[in-house]
Amino acid sequence: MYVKDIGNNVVSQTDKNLLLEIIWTIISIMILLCICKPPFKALKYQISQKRLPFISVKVTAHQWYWNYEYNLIGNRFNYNSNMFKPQQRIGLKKTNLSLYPELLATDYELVVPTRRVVRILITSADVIRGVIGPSFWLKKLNTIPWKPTNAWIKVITPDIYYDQCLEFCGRDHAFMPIVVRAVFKKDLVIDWNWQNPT
Ligand SMILES: [Cu+2]
Repeated sequence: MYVKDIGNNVVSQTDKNLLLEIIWTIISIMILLCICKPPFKALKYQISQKRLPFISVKVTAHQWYWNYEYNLIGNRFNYNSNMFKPQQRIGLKKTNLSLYPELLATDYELVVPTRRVVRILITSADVIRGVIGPSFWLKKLNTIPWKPTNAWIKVITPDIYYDQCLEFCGRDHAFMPIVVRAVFKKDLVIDWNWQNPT
């Protein structure tokens, strides 16, 4: 809003107007709070896990594949997860391209139960890598050689979830996807037996 001053000068009423300054500072703070709410909610959810995990899995990054180690009562096993080549598709019975996409699908996946807290200890055998799990509200995790980083996930929907290495770790950095297969609890043993080829 403008009023005419003596001598036809246009005087701005928005300049040095204390009330307006206060109003638009408060509006900016409210917009910022609205933007901050979802990530803070996710962060709180991520760090507030107090329940005992159903299982713990140690995830170790190697150049350039992942190793998943399960330590269950009376059953300790681990297996590697490599991105498979097109010619391995039929042998692995993973011919469905939409379910097992090119350059993302691996021969064996990290198998976790749905609706259960799964503790993930993630580390590296050589160099630093980064992993992020947006499907599980997981913030970026760095894999530090020989120093496990603790995180947890709780997957609700049975599905196959794809993710990739986030830190450049060498020649085949682009070819070491991390794949999580979430299955119903009753199917776990069947899937583990199938995943563990030895
Ligand atoms: Cu990498």
